[in-house]
Amino acid sequence: MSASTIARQCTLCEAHCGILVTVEQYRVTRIEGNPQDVLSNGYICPKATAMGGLHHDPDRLRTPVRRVGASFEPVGWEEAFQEIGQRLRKVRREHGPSAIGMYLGNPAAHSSSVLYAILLRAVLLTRNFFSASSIDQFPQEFVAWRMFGSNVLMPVTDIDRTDRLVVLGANPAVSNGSITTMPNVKQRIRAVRRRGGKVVVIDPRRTETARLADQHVAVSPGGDVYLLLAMLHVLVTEDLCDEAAIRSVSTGWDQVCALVAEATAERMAPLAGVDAQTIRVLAREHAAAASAVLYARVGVSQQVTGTLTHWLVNMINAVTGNLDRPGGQMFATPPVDVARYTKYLPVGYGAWTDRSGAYKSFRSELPVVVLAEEILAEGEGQVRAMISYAGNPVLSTPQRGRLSAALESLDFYVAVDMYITETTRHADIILPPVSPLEREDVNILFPVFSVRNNLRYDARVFDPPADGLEDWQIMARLITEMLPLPARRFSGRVLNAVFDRISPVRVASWGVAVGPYGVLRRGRKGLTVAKARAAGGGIDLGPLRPRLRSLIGTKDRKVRLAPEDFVAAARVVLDDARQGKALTTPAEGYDLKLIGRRHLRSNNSWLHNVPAMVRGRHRCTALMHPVDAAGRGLSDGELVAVSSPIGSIVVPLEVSADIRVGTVAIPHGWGHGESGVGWTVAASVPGANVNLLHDPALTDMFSGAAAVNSTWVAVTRAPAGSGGGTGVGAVERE
Ligand SMILES: Nc1nc2c(c(=O)[nH]1)N[C@H]1C(S)=C(S)[C@@H](COP(=O)(O)OP(=O)(O)OC[C@H]3O[C@@H](n4cnc5c(=O)[nH]c(N)nc54)[C@H](O)[C@@H]3O)O[C@H]1N2
Ligand SMILES: Nc1nc2c(c(=O)[nH]1)N[C@H]1C(S)=C(S)[C@@H](COP(=O)(O)OP(=O)(O)OC[C@H]3O[C@@H](n4cnc5c(=O)[nH]c(N)nc54)[C@H](O)[C@@H]3O)O[C@H]1N2
Ligand code: SF4
Ligand SMILES: [Mo]
Repeated sequence: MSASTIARQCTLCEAHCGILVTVEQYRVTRIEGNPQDVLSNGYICPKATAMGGLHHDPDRLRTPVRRVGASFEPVGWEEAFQEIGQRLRKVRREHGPSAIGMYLGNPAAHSSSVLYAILLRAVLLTRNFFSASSIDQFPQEFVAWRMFGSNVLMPVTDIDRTDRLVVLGANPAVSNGSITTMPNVKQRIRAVRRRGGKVVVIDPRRTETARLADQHVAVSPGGDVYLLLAMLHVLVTEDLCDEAAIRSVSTGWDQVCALVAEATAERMAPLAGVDAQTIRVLAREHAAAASAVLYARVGVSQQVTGTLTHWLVNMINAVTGNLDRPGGQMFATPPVDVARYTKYLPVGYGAWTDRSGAYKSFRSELPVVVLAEEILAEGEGQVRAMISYAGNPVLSTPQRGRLSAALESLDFYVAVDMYITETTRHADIILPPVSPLEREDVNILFPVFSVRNNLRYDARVFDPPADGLEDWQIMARLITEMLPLPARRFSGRVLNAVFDRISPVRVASWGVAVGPYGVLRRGRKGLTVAKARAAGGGIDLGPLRPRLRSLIGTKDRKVRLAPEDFVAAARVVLDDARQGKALTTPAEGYDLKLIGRRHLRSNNSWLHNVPAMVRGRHRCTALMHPVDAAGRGLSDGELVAVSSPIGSIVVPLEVSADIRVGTVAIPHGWGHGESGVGWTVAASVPGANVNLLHDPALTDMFSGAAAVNSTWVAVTRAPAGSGGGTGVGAVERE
């Protein structure tokens, strides 16, 4: 058989770079960037080749499996669905709809199957819905909802046109951008500087992104809220904002001015860990630039002040005139104009709470930090069955190490995943979708957050196996099983036949047809999925255009600069600071701040089974400044115990001046050493689970998102013989 090359996308991270996949004899022999792709223009990162590695991975499940004792055995799809239906319906009948919990993981958002998962969630009518969003962008959505009237209106950083890019709490040179889809960020950052602009990175670590910047400001972890309040103070007191312009498009300016009246750069400097003059210059330069944008992501979301910080980020962009204008924060005009209609959907904040009453629902879900507790705590409303889809919360969320036991205690657990992971190993049945290379798709979510408007089509590389199901088909079958159908066997069959006709690509085609570029508006010249498909690299629909007025969901169509509870909370933060009270107080003996970090060849918890992704130096290390290491008598490469008040892990120490004194950084997504996990390569380099250190009770004060970057730890030499689990091992298999 001769070689063939197919254009599609790498769906591993939000960049969704265009790739060319060459196949010979049913094997992927080459993956390279697609130069015709309208968004990534030929760029790929080293992870792209993992698309082939995943497809051919012998550990990837090809058929549904059922747990028998400590192991799993293959089971047919029909049998599996019937058992799942019966057992889930039984739980619902006996304990009510909320006794079935559901967890949606990150990769769910990387295919249109997520639409069907949302439908399943609606059919379940459960209050116990959780997702990775509550350890990720919840604060940003919360802010978007309060400032712009819709949680979907998280602004996009117009990196390609800005004169000044200030990055805080993000490392896009590694992550390739998130909630701002911008493949090949490095090139885009270099371009800012090439056209005479300035790039600043505010981060406790001198990151890969910081190396590309003109300036690196090593803020103290969690210090951003003070830094931004002080920047606002400078903007107000030095009269650097166009007040009339602000008042014409927003409300709350007076409250903002009152709030920051006392937040001088001198007062805030020690709290931010940044000197006053630097803060003043940051403010002045942001105001003076022809266009400027603050871009913030998970580093500041995963803080107790996640919402407050993202609010101040949007605020500073807005009051310096950089909201909804080229080079600032903008909103895309995607081919399926999701944001236009979401303002009519309720976000359901506080519609219900977790059983302790501590956390309000937001976006009709509960924060994931209560997941283990909602399963384990007995009584009315207890979760007794779970559906997980594309998630690994045992590794990716803080649960005091109790989630494994919690999942094990369930009456029934069904996982939709292609691996037996630290999480899914507790399932009664695992339903694996076909590999990403076996599905076609038109992603309608990421164009909402892309730096250029576009429509791209994702082609199948391989035909799926005859009995293979895609995630959306699995979701559809689960929906059918959970609907209260009068004559289940008959109506179930009819429904399945109906669902078979509404594939994601079809839904996208309809969405595009009625969208801003579609045939309904533009006639024959209109955009269609077929045209995007024929184009090979998708269709570029131009740069972002100002449009907030048509999208905004506030009643008066003005931006709410000063939601009352945000202002009140910020005032408490400032009052506390005046009294010398920090945001989080360390328990006795915990003297270092722990933050996260990502690696270019890693993707949360699930690429560690592809040999090419874990080759080389072990990466699950604690990064520490030489001063801190010397102070503890520790040296590079030795094993250290990192402990918080709730847990302890052992990892190798990596000493580097790239991290701020008083801070350590450990990546998440490791800890593959548990027994029964089906990841043989990952198990040979297990690393340790950093989420065992994070206290689930530490959350963003508004959205309930896990505040993992607000953790205090102690680091000591590891007791002799405690290396198990660090997995500084070698990778044998190719
Ligand atoms: N301490 C700490 N914890 C963190 C973070 C941090 O910075 N620090 N980051 C957080 C963030 S931002 C996120 S998004 C979460 C991620 O948290 P999760 O989404 O819970 O975890 P992932 O590691 O992404 O696991 C994805 C799972 O989906 C499976 N999978 C992959 N593709 C598919 C598919 O197409 N279909 C199906 N059905 N399954 C698939 C994989 O096999 C894997 O088991 O982690 C969070 N956890
Ligand atoms: N290679 C790779 N790419 C990925 C992923 C991956 O795991 N690997 N995950 C994907 C996912 S799910 C997501 S959500 C995105 C996330 O994308 P990013 O938001 O870019 O995530 P990180 O790389 O974790 O960057 C967070 C940065 O915040 C810094 N930080 C920590 N605490 C603070 C603080 O208090 N203040 C400030 N100013 N900075 C702080 C950290 O040092 C770190 O550099 O990446 C996506 N892309
Ligand atoms: S940046 Fe890398 S992992 Fe992300 S989509 Fe592009 S090639 Fe894939
Ligand atoms: Mo994420």
